[in-house]
Amino acid sequence: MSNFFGECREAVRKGDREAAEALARRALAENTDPLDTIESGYVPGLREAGRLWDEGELFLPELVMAAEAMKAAAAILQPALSASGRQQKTHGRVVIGTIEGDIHDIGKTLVATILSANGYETHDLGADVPVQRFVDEAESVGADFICISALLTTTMAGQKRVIDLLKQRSVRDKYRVLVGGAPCNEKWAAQIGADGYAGDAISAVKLAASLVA
Ligand code: B1M
Repeated sequence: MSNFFGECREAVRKGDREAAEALARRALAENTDPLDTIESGYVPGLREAGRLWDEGELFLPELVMAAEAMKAAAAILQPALSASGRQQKTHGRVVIGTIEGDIHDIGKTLVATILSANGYETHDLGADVPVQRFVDEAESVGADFICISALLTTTMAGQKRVIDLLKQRSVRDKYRVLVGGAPCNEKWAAQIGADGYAGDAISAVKLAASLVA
């Protein structure tokens, strides 16, 4: 299995979309767990590409190709991922998006898919979402949770602005606000008055469940 995940990792690291897609189809054919394939195969490949880019060994277009390969493979696995959870009952309504100024959407989409697969009605607003839209959408769909992703140190302050706007409109107590993304942590969540931080998709489901309980 580790060899299969190694191939997934390499395909994404090299930005080889065709190979990444072929491996995703193989995972489906061989009943390999779709979340394991993403988390243990493709994600480490993308992180490796990010590290190489950071060290000046890859150019930005090559990093974009790695991200595109990862997204294409994840799209093939998405139906299996959605079917992998227990969908008997809705545990709550979630509005999720990546904060304004930030176009990183791969992790956010994974979190949205896993929440949805685990019985949360998920409204995915996409990436580069204005602060006000999180609040308007939460009000409009009657959300229980607002999940805000931020991957840049320059955009994470937007998560606080969502909370500030909720307070300004006197609706803060209606929602559980959860934050996530590479630069965030529990300390940051506490500092900005969020209800919690999740480091990955499974932790987001566990956190949401603990808050529902
Ligand atoms: Co960008 N990028 N990037 N990038 N990129 C990072 C984030 C960076 C850390 C790379 C680096 O320097 N090593 C760095 C940020 C540095 C910083 O702020 N301190 C960076 C930078 C600088 C930039 C640009 C500014 C580069 C430039 O143009 N000069 C630019 C910014 C553009 C913008 O947003 N305005 C940029 C662009 C890009 C690409 C377009 C090339 C591409 C994004 C493609 C896309 O998403 N459609 C990209 C990528 C791929 C990365 C890295 C390599 C990988 C991100 C990723 O998708 N990881 C990243 C390096 C890294 O993270 N190590 C990097 C896989 C994904 C599954 O994990 O997103 O962490 P992640 O999501 C996880 C958890 O964080 C958590 O669960 C997910 C699943 O496990 N989670 C949540 C995420 N959101 C959550 C929300 C929740 C809960 C959990 O709600 C409750």
